[in-house]
Amino acid sequence: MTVDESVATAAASGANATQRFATDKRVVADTPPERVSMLAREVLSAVHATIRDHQVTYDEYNALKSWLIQVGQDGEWPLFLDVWVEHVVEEVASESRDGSKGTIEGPYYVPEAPELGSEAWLPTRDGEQGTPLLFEGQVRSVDGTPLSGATLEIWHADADGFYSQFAPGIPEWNLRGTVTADADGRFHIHTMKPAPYQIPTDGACGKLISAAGWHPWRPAHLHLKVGAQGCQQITTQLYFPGDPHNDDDVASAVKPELVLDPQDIDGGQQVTYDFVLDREATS
Ligand code: MBD
Ligand code: FE
Repeated sequence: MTVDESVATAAASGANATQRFATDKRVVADTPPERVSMLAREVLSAVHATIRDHQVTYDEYNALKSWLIQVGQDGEWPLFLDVWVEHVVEEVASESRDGSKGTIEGPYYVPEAPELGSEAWLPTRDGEQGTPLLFEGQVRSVDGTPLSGATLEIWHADADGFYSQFAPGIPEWNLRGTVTADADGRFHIHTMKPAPYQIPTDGACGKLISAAGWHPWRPAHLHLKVGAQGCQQITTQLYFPGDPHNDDDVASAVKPELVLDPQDIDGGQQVTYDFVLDREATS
């Protein structure tokens, strides 16, 4: 497959997301065969039941087969899974945590973004479009202790809804950074408000969306991973009030606790949001 590297196509961002997943994630599940067998049987049984209940035809079976092949060819398995499956994995994984709510990571995280201090300006282009946003707060543990030196990895789309390293023509670390909180766990991040995000519509995922009569939108969001020594890292996203897709996110990743309350200030907006982390589980 050839990919035009100058325009933001599904195939180009899909190929990048697939490549990143392959290089960044060291996947070891160590799932015993009995459990693999049980999980695979249950998933297959659900598929079989759907076919019987709805009298699925050979034409529909073959359409599914060619669509699944296209998901792979477009590199859209990360997109498909993170949009339609990850939110339930996150729900199960976070059930026993008491600290701040988290939500899905999505397909566009890149580790090791440039390290910035506790007062951080995320990398932007000259004339970066959008509303300037000052995002500040404190990281504490569940018992209320400020977490000195907590780290906040932050990444988000630009005012056109594109992510660096996944859409063409954007500097490598644009709107990505690793922020270290001060001795009091406080941070001050200067950035630009992201735009609502439309998942690529010209690939296999877009084909599903249009065939089903769904929409491709996610509300505007900031992505974060927040961690500190001795605490469980959380992966989260924060949203802006009034976004039409806060109640109707294609990725089902909005929670009421994750909607910010920004204020207008001179030249932009300011918002305060604190993070509370659970202590690491002791064995
Ligand atoms: C995104 O930006 C995103 O956050 C998710 C979850 C899926 C697709 C694009
Ligand atoms: Fe995103």
